[in-house]
Amino acid sequence: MKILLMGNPNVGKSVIFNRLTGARVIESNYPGTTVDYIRGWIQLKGKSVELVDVPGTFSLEPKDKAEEVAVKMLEEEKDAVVVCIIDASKVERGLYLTLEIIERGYPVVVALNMDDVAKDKNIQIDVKKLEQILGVPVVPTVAISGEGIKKLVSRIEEASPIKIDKIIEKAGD
Ligand SMILES: Nc1nc2c(ncn2[C@@H]2O[C@H](COP(=O)(O)OP(=O)(O)OP(=O)(O)O)[C@@H](O)[C@H]2O)c(=O)[nH]1
Ligand SMILES: [Mg+2]
Repeated sequence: MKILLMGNPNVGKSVIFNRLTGARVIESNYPGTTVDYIRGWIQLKGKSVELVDVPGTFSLEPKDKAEEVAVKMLEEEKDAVVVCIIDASKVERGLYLTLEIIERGYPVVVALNMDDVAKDKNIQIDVKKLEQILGVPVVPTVAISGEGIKKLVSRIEEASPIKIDKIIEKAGD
């Protein structure tokens, strides 16, 4: 059981991954492909839980090999909690994938990353309203400065309490 970091290409997944994980990471190719992905560990309630930086995808209907791998990784982890990263300056585009993942029944936490870019562009997002509509936690973040990352971790701990507790319980210390 894992936590998957998912989102469209270029939304800041890897910067968030680096902020959430320690130095110990493993890079591998997805079996039978040249598509690589990185795994690391995040500290949740004092336990170390595996976090995966999944290749970027626009939807769960894959258009290329990397997207195919992203969808397979999701489907192989039925018990995963998914952190969906959305570019706050391109919310509609990111919401498509997020909604597909929520529809499949995964517990989701949304990081509205690039909040600084959205602010520069005068894009205002009603976070509370978005949370109500999606029914999942939504946390604005600026991955490059670290803003919102602590909050994001605390909301991950809240995501579907039963599932996240099971993940933490099974995680090695
Ligand atoms: N201004 C700003 N730039 C950011 C933020 N987060 C990430 N970036 C930048 O956006 C670019 C993409 O970040 P990545 O973390 O590589 O994005 P990614 O989602 O992993 O991209 P792929 O793995 O190619 O799909 C990099 O140049 C980051 O430095 C943010 O919150 N604000
Ligand atoms: Mg990346």
